[in-house]
Amino acid sequence: MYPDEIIQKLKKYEKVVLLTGAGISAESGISTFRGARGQWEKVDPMKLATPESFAKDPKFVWEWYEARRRQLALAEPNAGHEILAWMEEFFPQVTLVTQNVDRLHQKAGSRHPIELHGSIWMVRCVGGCGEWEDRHELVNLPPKCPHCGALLRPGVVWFGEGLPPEPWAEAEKAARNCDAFLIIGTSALVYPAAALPEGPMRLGKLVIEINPEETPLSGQVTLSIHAGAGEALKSLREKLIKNEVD
Ligand code: BV8
Ligand code: ZN
Repeated sequence: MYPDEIIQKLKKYEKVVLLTGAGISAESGISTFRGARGQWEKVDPMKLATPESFAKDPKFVWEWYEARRRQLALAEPNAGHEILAWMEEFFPQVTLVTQNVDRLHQKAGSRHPIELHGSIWMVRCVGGCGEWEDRHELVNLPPKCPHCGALLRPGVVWFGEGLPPEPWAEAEKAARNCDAFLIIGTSALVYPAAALPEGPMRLGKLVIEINPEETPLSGQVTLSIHAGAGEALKSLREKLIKNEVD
């Protein structure tokens, strides 16, 4: 799966960036957006995950989010999440950037995942009282702010909304300075997150993609591994540790 010379190089690197998408949570039973059981097939997320649809029908949008929250409440991190957390012990500096809103990376022990698209566990007052984590089952939808009575919205980034400036700047900085960039479980269709690997690829850094399917990045990366994250990351960890012993 991994040519030896790539392992030899990777082992010596200090700064590794990991970019994950919905595919890293697939093996935790969370349907991806565009996959076979993609949530986006049932509803059109391009329509639902937007400020316009929330303004038009906040209850319906919240029914979709609360259904996903309930599915996530039962989900556990999988081997892929765990091995990405382990990498923070193996490499001197790991920056995990995720497009996911499920916080399974935190549950697996990743110390500081950069959440480009926010989190489904965060709720935000549209009246400006701020945002906070609320993992309870939200029964009266759409939920109202306990402080001012205004609507609460999911603390995620919708289509047409800008990414949170600090996380985005942190992710860009890490991508600019990395020695290696791993892309795991993303269809690389959603921007600007999908543009993150462009810098490292242009600079000729080691860029590895792990995805059972082809993506627009597959032809441009150093190594494209067509396998699921669990299997591919288990094999990568074995190779990294094995050489450690030799
Ligand atoms: C913005 C949160 C401007 C909500 C999400 C060019 C430049 C800038 C913007 C655009 C642009 N072109 C188009 C745009 C607009 C838009 C966009 O990118 N549209 C695309 C679809 C064409 N972008 C935006 O609107 C962004 N905002 O740029 O605004 C702006 C700037 C300043 C000021 C104001 C405005 C905002 C984008 C964020 C949208 N929010 N999520 C929610 O979750 O409900 S995006 C959503 O898609 C999720 O976050 C998800 O993470 C993300 C990407 O999807 P993936 O993670 O890749 O998941 P997917 O299902 O697609 O793929 C899964 C992959 O896993 C597959 O490849 C599959 O093969 C693989 N897989 C399956 N099983 C496994 C596996 N891999 C490994 N192992 C397995 N077992
Ligand atoms: Zn409020």
